[in-house]
Amino acid sequence: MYDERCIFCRIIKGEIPSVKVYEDDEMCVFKDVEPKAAVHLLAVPKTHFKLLEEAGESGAEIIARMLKKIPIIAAGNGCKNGYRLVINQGDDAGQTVFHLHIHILGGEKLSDF
Ligand code: DGP
Repeated sequence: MYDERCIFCRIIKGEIPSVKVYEDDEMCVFKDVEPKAAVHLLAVPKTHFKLLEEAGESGAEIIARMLKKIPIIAAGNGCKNGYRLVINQGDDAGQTVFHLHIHILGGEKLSDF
C-alpha cells in the first residue's frame, strides 16, 4: 500500500531523492539523512504500516525476511565489525516517521545505551 502523505513511501517510489544502497521487491535500504553513526541506514518495507502491531501476518513475514537480508547489506556498507538495529515505536521512543523502519547503525564503536 502507498500513502502519498508518507515521506518513506515517497522515497521508495523515487518521488523524494535518497541514497539507496539496496532494493528488492519488498524492501528498500537508504542512507539516513540525519546520521547518528558513521554508517546509518534505514531498512524500510515497501508496504506501508506504521507500527509492528499493524504489520499483521504478511508484514511480520516481510520483517523476518528483511532481518535475514540485513547482515549482508550491513557488511556490504561498512559494518564489518558489528552493528545495531533499532526500531522506534511511537512517541515515547521518538518515532518521527510513521512508516515502520529498521535503523542500521555501525561503522564505528557505538556508545552504550
Ligand atoms: P525515527 O525517529 O525512528 O522515526 O527515524 C526517522 C529517521 O528518518 C530519522 O533518523 C531521520 C530520517 N529521515 C527523515 N526524513 C528523511 C528523508 O527525507 N530522507 C532520509 N534519507 N531520511 C530521513
